[in-house]
Amino acid sequence: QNPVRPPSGGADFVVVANRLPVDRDTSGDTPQWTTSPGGLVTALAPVMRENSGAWIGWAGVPDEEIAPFDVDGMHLVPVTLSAQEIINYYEGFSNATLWPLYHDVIVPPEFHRAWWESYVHVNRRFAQAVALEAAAGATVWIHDYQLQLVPALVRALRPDVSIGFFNHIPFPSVELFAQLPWRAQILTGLLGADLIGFQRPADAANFRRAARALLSVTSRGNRISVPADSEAGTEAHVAEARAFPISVDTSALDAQAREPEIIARAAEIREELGDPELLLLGVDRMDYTKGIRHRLKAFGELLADGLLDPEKVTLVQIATPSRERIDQYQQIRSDVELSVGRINGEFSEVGIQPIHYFHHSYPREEMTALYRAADVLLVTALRDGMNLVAKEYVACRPQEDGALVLSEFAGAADQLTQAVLVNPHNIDGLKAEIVRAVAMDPREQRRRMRSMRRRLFREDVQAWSQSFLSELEALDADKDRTSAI
Ligand code: ADQ
Repeated sequence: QNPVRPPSGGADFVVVANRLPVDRDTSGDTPQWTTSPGGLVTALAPVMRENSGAWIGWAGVPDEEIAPFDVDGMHLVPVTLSAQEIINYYEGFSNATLWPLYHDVIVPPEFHRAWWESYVHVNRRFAQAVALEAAAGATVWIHDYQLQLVPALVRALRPDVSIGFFNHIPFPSVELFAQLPWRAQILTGLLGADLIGFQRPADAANFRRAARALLSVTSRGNRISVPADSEAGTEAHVAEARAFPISVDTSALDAQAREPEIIARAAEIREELGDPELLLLGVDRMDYTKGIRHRLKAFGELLADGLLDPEKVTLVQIATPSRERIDQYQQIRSDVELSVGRINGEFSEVGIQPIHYFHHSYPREEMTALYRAADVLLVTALRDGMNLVAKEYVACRPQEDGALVLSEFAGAADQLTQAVLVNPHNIDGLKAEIVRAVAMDPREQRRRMRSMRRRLFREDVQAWSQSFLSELEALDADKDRTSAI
């Protein structure tokens, strides 16, 4: 590809993600854009508000060319996707090939050449959009597994810009990654970045190992020597791959959890649930990686064993609708609903219902009230890049009470070491740790919660983006010195 000349009046800071951080609301007379929930948006919205930049992504509406527009001080540049590309690039290659492969093959990944071709096509379109939007010498920050080819494509089109990539999901061991028929292309695509960020040090190590093993590149410490590629049109450079654990806007969540309306709503939620002595909470996208089935199994057995009393304990399970056209997601939903129905059928009495299950999205205030209302949060992911829900719960506990049961397979376990850590595959162990969290001495709860909160106030989402972007800047300044390692 031939390099593209920088546009005049382009953006100095460009975020690139599969989705723009908005949804189109067509309920009123004139359609409007509203900011949408989700892990990536929650993490990046505060960053975008502080840096005036452009955000390139799909607007969530198929087959429609939409002109760039501004929302909440963010300049949004839509990339068009056809209905067929949503099937092949998004639901197919991104969510039925890469997602399961990168989450330890919890369900079998599917490999289809037509999906891959669509992925290449769409990644090229995103790279073109970046090339036309970024000012000379701009900083471009590309996000997540849907866009892994974009770094090298942008490098070829715009050698003047500084390129960061952040992978929000795990990076698998090379033994699993090696299954991917297009493994070399994906690694080459990522290595087009100057800085490649991962959630955990183990993910970064897996990536560096895969690059060495499958591309025969050399690395020293976090740095990888990337040779020139005449076919792609890129020069030799050094790429750095290391961990930048993402976080939440701790002080904003803490402040919201202290608002009188939120406190009143939290009390109301408990009352509406029949004033249980103990309220357990689960909040997840409806996804097979989140371990909802394991959690329900453990909860149901604890009721059956008489270790939890349905007259005293209630579980609220919120599962946001997600990727509903993919078979595996229809399967997990029916499994969860069957399990909830069985447990409730067995243990309910008039006026007593052990599980309250909700399959919808909630506004942020309601989520905060739920976190504030819950005595114990259950995060039992089988594999999760980070898990922001765990961090949000801790941030929403200004009274420093409550207990967090957290899977060691979630990235958050690296920072929230004072949580009750569990292996969700071990149902007996999970049951024992839930009982421990429920029965934990309030002083012990407070000691743990205070220590986790202290850490989250230091390591918040602002600190995350600042550390990523300042490292990228430092690498850029260092470029000439480090063209070889
Ligand atoms: P997700 O897999 O979506 O994110 P998570 O990190 O838990 O997982 O983020 C979910 C977000 O959606 C949270 O902010 C949560 O509050 C919100 N949410 C969940 N259910 C909701 C509901 N019913 N209503 C409203 N909001 C809801 C991916 C990776 C994670 C990684 C993030 C960020 O899979 O591992 O932590 O990106 O990098």
